[in-house]
Amino acid sequence: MKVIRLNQRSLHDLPESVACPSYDRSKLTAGIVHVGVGGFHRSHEACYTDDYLRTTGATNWGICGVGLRAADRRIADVLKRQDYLYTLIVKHPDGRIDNRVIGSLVDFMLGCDNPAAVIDRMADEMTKIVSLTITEGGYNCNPATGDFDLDNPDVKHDLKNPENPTLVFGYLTGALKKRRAAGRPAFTIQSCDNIQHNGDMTRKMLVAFAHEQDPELAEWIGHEVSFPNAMVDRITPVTTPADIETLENDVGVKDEWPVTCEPFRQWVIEDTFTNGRPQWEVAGAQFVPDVTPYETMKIRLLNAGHSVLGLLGSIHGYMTIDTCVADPLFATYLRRFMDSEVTPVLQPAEGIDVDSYKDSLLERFGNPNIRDNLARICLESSAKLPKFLIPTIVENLHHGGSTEYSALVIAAWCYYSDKGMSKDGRKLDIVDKMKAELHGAAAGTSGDKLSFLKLKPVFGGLVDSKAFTDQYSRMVDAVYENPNIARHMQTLLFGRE
Ligand code: CS2
Repeated sequence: MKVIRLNQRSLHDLPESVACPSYDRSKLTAGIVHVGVGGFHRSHEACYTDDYLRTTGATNWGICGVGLRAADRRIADVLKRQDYLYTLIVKHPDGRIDNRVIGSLVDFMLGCDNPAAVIDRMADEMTKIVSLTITEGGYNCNPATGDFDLDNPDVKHDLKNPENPTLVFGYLTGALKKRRAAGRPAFTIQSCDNIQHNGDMTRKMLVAFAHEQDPELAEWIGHEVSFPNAMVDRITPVTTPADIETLENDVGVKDEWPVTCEPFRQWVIEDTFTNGRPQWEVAGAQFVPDVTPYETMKIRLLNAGHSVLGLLGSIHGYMTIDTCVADPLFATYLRRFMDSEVTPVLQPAEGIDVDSYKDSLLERFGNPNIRDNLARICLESSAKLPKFLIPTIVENLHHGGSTEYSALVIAAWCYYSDKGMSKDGRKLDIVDKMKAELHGAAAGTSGDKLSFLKLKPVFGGLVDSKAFTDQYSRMVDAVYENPNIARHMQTLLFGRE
């Protein structure tokens, strides 16, 4: 088979089965600057934008990608070599695969190489929106207090070196300062991370940072910048070497870094953009006055559901989400967790049928072609669980609701962080900014059963609830005595054997 290397010149030579941008990319300007061009941005916002550009032929809403760290150099180089084009490989549950080339990215800049250039780009009149996928941990929020963490050494560095920041807040503040000085309208800042009220959170963190640098500017940001809250969704596993090979060998496209994803996607956004926006609704995005019910449902069912399977499944020895839900015990446990612990604390919302949403999650998780690795799910759990799961536990404790299915998950996480292995002794990596703290606290379990739970930046005041600590202690005893996690799941579901 003839193999074609993906770039702008080769677009016309690609096989017909590969859907290519139908619009003239040379006319596109970047109205959006996006920080954090990982797989999720490329399967979600960039894909919605590509659909919008295909449908409308608009020319002012291309995307300029930005990576802030040296670790982003690889994606910068690959995208540059490919004229910012890449293949989105959409894998259906029945084995069907749709390959499409996404054309909405038109540039990429590396902040660590030239921070001033990125700040200038954000400050440019052309930039109307700065969107972010900086992960749950990237917001620099201290979960114990809910405030911006001013003790973070990177924050201290950035406050001292406004021209040479490392974190996104320094970039945004620098750019907004320039816009204000030039009398330009502010851009909208659009968070695309899995955080409840992600826009409000971004506003709070940015204003706190800016306040340290320039209180008047902080006030201007508070008034002039809008931060739409949004729920984002599309399961996007890590690209594997096999994905790259299959695209080359079976389709004839050589793409150094394609992205794979499920067919489902959802984007629900509060329409508070102050400097214009693409009509993403033509691509299926929903604009609503209040995103709260959608985001709570998604984060607490989908993301927490992933963590439930990720932690329990890893100890059991499973590798992927679909193998977990193919096991009736894990599927039943997940459903029970959703029904007994999450659903009772969700607010009912018009037009949303929570039962069918839960059914659809089980189907999506079961897509055998996605093979979403539990390792991806478990990484950075210390930033994820305080957003995905702990609020559910806290609310249930408040109402006297069930927490035992969650407690077993936390006990499994403690075991994982302590031993770093599955029940059969297979090594489990801990990839987490708080790895040392997690491991240290978990390793203290033999002397103090509640040691792990005392990690306040993760669990807040959970350790002060006797109802929870009683349950959790029992689970920790059980898991440490016998790490055969399936047995404990079974006991919770069906009672003692
Ligand atoms: C996952 C998410 O990171 C995680 O733990 O739950 O990446 C999830 O796949 C996406 O939010 C799906 O929209």
